[in-house]
Amino acid sequence: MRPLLVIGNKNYSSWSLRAWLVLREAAIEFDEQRITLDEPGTAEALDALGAARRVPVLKLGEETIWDSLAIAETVAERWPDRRLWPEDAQRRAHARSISAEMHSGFAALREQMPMNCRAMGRKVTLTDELSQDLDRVIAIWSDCRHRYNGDWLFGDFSIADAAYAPVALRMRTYGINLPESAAYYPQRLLQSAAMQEWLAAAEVEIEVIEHDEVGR
Ligand SMILES: N[C@@H](CCC(=O)N[C@@H](CS)C(=O)NCC(=O)O)C(=O)O
Repeated sequence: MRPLLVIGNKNYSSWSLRAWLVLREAAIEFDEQRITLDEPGTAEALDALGAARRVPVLKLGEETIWDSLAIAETVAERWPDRRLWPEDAQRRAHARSISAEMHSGFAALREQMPMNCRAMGRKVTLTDELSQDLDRVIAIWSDCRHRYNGDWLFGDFSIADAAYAPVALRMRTYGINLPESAAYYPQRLLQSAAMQEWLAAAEVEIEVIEHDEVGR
């Protein structure tokens, strides 16, 4: 059965990007359905998914899986040969820790630097909360580079990379200067064919969500 991934606008929906990237990097063939967010029909379309009124949602036959982390875990479990978590148990625990940290934290980063793939040259005020979030991301990326010396956070692509992909895009949009120890990461991510595909699709979307147009 061919999976169906329901996502939001590619330009703005960071949670959608996470689930989509997991499937793409795992080379799983899937269909895509896009629900445009923040429009008159959005609530009804999200309701019709029969889940948490949020995207992404993954449909596997009769099954509905929602929330990007649950989707990533389910894909990892159903396609074990794709090795979406590191094989080494300690590395895997570390990857899970930073993925969960991203999933439940970084409120200032989310609020003050919304993902806006096609926007460039935006500037935001670095509040204390935002600076703390950015410092923490830099520490995580630097630590992974130091410990595993790979281009992806844990050597090969893992779910942790999907968790941090939208953050790397935010660094680009808002022109955040990164130390060399962390700058490798957005560079690597942007080189991936999957990310190029996502960005090209975001570029041609016509919807504008004013709330997410920050820093002009
Ligand atoms: N924790 C959820 C968050 C999902 C979420 O907040 N998705 C946003 C889009 S990025 C959404 O569907 N918002 C509903 C709306 O804008 O009406 C996940 O990881 O999937």
